[in-house]
Amino acid sequence: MKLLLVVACALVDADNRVLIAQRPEGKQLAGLWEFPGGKIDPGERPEDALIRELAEELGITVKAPCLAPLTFASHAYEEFHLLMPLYVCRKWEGFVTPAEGQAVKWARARDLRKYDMPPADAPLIAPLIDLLG
Ligand code: 9L3
Ligand code: MG
Repeated sequence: MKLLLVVACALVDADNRVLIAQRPEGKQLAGLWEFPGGKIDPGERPEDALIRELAEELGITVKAPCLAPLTFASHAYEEFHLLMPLYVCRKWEGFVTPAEGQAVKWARARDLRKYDMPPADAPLIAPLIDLLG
């Protein structure tokens, strides 16, 4: 089965809330709420992919030293196996400005289960609750 390498970010604000973004119409898994991120380009370092994806999708700049992977998602979709580190980031420059018309929400980790998420993302909620309460 094809392996798809993706990165995702738990962007955490000063109140310990986490940003989730709704996948836009026309994309795979449209309408589901996800931790923002995307595919790692061939040869790209995961941190660099995350910095690039958050700049492209949300218009913010995060710095590599403030990125630490908390856990990994591993999910077998029909067409590919997705392996996705979840990075936690508490510092960035700029204001979150969704570039693809995505809805975004800041939510407490313990409230994340209320949102419909892709199957890869849902198991990431428990480690975030452990970290953030
Ligand atoms: N994906 C799942 N959960 C996430 C992200 C960022 C991505 N938190 C899945 C959706 C797509 C694939 O990974 O099937 C590639 O993501 P994108 O490039 O479409 O964002
Ligand atoms: Mg994406």
